[in-house]
Amino acid sequence: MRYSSVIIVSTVFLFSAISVSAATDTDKDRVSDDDEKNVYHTDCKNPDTDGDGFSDYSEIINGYSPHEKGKKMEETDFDKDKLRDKLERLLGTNLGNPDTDGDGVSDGDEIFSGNDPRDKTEGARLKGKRIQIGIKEQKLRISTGRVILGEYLVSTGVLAAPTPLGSFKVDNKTPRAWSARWKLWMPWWMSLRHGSFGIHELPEWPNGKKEGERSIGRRASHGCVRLGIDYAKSIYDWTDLGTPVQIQESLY
Ligand SMILES: [Ca+2]
Ligand SMILES: [Ca+2]
Ligand SMILES: [Ca+2]
Ligand SMILES: [Ca+2]
Repeated sequence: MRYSSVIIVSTVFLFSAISVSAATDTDKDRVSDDDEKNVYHTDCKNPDTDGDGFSDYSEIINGYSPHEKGKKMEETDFDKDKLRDKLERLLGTNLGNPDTDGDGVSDGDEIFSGNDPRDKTEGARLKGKRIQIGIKEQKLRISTGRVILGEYLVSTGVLAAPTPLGSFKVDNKTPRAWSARWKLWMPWWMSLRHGSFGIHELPEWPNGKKEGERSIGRRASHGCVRLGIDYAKSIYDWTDLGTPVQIQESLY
């Protein structure tokens, strides 16, 4: 997945992990030694780990990275596992260990292929997945529980053939489906309402030419939801049979 094409956003931020109780706090910055070592990977003997003039505590409670000057935790990836620090806190993974469950696959690769980075059981999938599509925004959003993992531009149906609104489930998946009606291939096909429409990569003519490449972010299809080629496969891999899909006028 090319992360430049992905808008990472998140909902609520959890402050509860900071213990200001009687726990040992060597540098007296209100973040316990335990949390500094195990949760935030900051220096428990220096109240201002990155030396930017703001204490670790004030940075953390205001959503800033205690490791990088002037950066928010939604922008930083301390352990370089492609999962940003804020998402690690929301998902309960370790922001200082690129492979929280120790199964040899990084947290970022697990999350964005739909696996659970906290469960090393072979093939354990992420739970509480949800896809939402906003017609107004021309975006598809993937979430687990209340945590938004990413938003991607799509093309939905033109006004004369609009994408149906409502609640659906992915009822079939195939890497490459053929549309007998339109005589073209639909790579990374995820069927909705038993194939009456679906979500797929930009369609492809038998000569290999892609259809509608310049229309991503605008209505262009006959009812399906088209995904850009940079991220269609990863959304396909992330999605399970039965994943709920909500198609709504607006995401907000
Ligand atoms: Ca401390
Ligand atoms: Ca600081
Ligand atoms: Ca990370
Ligand atoms: Ca792992």
